[in-house]
Amino acid sequence: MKDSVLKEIRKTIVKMVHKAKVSHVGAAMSVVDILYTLYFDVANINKENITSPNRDIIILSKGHSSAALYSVLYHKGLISSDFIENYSIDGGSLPCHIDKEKSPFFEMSSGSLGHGPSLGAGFALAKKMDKNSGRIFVICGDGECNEGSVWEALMFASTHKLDNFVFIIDYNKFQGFGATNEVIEQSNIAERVKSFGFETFVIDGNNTDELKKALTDKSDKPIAIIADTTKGKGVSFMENKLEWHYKSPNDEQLEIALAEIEKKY
Ligand SMILES: Cc1ncc(C[n+]2csc(CCOP(=O)(O)OP(=O)(O)O)c2C)c(N)n1
Repeated sequence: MKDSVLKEIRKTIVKMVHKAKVSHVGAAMSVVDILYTLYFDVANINKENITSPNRDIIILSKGHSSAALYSVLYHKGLISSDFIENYSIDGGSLPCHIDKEKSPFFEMSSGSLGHGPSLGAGFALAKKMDKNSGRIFVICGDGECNEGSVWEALMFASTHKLDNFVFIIDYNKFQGFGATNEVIEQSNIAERVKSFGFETFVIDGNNTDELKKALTDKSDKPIAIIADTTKGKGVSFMENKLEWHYKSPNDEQLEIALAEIEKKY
């Protein structure tokens, strides 16, 4: 059941970016397992509780991987197929980056990198002040961690002992124009996050069992998960290939990708 849903989620992403001829398929494929585990297995978010102040909140700060969020929400039954059909096409209803006005399930408009952790830490503090339950999960890219605002938010979260704040790094080791560690060294990111006062886990971020274990852990400190992922995960010619940050599959590549996903998952 899990594998078949993940298969369909990945196929939908590839079809969306092919139809719209847009970028960021590699970023979407690396973060899929994180989003799937959160929405299907961990977070308390559904149609019935969406207006409740006690629900969980998931922020996809790396908003350029919106296709993954839309595909997961669609396969979970939380947004309609209209959102998938109209993804990033002229005259369509969904932009390539996330616009929170389009659905109550989009928690934050994102795409300008570096803002999710600050907003998430603010939400987490507000929940505490209002004595509301629920956790805040914020997903950033490793390149996004080059932004100073990410680290300001982490300092804020540990200062305020935000044990309801979970910071997840989609550590796929690439960004837009190069390998992350060649642009700005991030290989010691787990140590650094830990030194900022976080309970820190390093896991295989494309393994849903490891993700579930880390995402359900409780601590009296804020939690950080360095999710070691593969950019382009699931399609061999996209995996660990920088060019798939920006490229979109042509008709032939779409067929190969769909066949591979069908076989692999
Ligand atoms: C503030 C800001 N600067 C630059 C960009 C352009 N940009 C879009 S995606 C990207 C790379 C992000 O890399 P990473 O955070 O590692 O995410 P990945 O694509 O690898 O998942 C950049 C620089 C942006 N969206 N926002």
